[in-house]
Amino acid sequence: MALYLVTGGAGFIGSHLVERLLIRGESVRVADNFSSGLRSNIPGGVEVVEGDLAAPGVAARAVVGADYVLHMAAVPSVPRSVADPIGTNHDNVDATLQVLVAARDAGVRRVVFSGSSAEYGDSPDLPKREDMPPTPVTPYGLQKLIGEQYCRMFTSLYGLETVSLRYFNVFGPRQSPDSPYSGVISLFISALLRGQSPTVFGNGSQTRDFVYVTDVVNGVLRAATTLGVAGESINIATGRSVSVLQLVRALQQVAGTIVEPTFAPPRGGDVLHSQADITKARTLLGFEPAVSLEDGLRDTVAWFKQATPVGA
Ligand code: UD2
Repeated sequence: MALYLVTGGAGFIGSHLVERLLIRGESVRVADNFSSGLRSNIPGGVEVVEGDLAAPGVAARAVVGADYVLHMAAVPSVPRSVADPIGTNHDNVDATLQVLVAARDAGVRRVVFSGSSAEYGDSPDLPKREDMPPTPVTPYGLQKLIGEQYCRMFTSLYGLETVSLRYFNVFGPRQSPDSPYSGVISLFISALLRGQSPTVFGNGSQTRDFVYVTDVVNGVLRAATTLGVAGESINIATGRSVSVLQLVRALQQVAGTIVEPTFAPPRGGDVLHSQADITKARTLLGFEPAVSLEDGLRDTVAWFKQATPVGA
């Protein structure tokens, strides 16, 4: 039995990781500042270190005795980084550096870093392969690239094992629709279930590679323990993409509604198309996405229905 520190363990992806680790019988500690994560997402009995990981001493406290650090804590929003580059740099870069230093000093076996497809920027080449030159076009993309480069440097310079995963568009239960910066699927489901019109930015032809959260959890856990992958950056996605309009249609079907979308001007910093090549994840990690978009949307809509009281 190993001790896993899940930073951001009260958040969307982090809480799914905590749940799976507990089912596997591992020991789990969560570090979270509860800026967006919810205490109710953390199962009872799990040790929690509360605080800002970028503040001196917090990361050191959190990593004590940990075998693996799954660094999920972040402000994972492209538009929010455009609106607040300094605040998001604090949470996405300063906190990551503190976690890496603490993990190095504590003799952690491996750190898994949460990178992003936003690191690729808006180059027209598709699908995105890890060996393509990253050209981020937003503070968020750059912050994730810096975190990833710090990870690789800590591996070569200090011998701390790190693996960076570039998540594409993750969705599933517990993704919060409560902020204008929330993920598109959570916003669309929340609108449709209230009988409100979802807002499509631009003409809806932009495409994304939507990956279900339990598949991401599989990728993270494989990245934590697979031998011989330290220092690597690996896409975690499905390798397929759909347009935002196709997504609206699929959700209308699943939710059983005919509410039509409203169109608004394109969002600043948005990339047009995003789709991953997942050959590297398959080859190095044995990763294979198991949940189709339709099944994932069905489960996510079902979760939103039970989480949202009728009439709310
Ligand atoms: C997602 C991730 C981000 C990063 C990035 C990598 C989320 C919340 N963010 O950013 O962390 O990994 O992928 O590329 O998952 N849209 C609408 N209407 C809405 C909201 C969004 O049309 O109400 C569009 C938006 O213009 C974009 C697409 O949907 O074209 C996806 O937007 P998003 O905010 O869900 O995710 P993205 O790709 O900016």
